[in-house]
Amino acid sequence: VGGGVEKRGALIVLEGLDRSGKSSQCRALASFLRGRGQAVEEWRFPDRTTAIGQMISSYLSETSELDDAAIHLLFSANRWEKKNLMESTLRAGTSLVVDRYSYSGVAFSAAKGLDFQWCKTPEKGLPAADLVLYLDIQPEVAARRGEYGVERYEKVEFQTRVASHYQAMRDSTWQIVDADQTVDEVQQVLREAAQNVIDTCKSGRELLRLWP
Ligand code: NYM
Ligand code: MG
Repeated sequence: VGGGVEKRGALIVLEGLDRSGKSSQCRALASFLRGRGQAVEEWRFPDRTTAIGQMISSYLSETSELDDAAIHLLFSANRWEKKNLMESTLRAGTSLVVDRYSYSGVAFSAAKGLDFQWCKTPEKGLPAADLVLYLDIQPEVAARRGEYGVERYEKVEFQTRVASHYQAMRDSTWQIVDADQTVDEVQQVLREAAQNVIDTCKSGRELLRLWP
């Protein structure tokens, strides 16, 4: 390992359409890794526990209305308010398994018609994920899963546009995982990929920033 390349925890992000299985998979993945003795925290965005997060939550449950650009910037601010803690946690050697990140921010806002590049701008400078696990599912298949349609955005037509914007952000850190398999099959793929990137970061890998 060369000088200056830090040994640290890995930033692992799960992304995908609503009802693609991210939350259950995140929980299972984090507890598996902890069971293996890894230092791992499970995070999610939006983080609804902060003041900004509560504004986002009431917007999502359709109890409040906000301009598309304003809510976009609130989602981004909700990540910025956690940036220092995210970085110090990674540098202390703890890996983060994160349910949604900047990619959701861009994909969902661009699906409303906001300019794709404009949507990326406020994310610039946040820590870049070491691994993005994209749970790939057809919007029609996701729609048949429980509780779909409860929150804003949970409509097949909208989710189809979200998927196309996600596609435009794929890079070498992304791994596409077929989410139309059993929970255990999906989990198996995630475990292997996560363990690999944790090992890489543990032996030293520079923490990059969005957008690499
Ligand atoms: N969402 C999530 C956004 O529109 N922008 C963002 O930056 C993030 C992180 O919020 N439909 C959307 C995607 C989801 C919704 O997320 C709530 P979840 O994972 O269901 O709590
Ligand atoms: Mg949801």
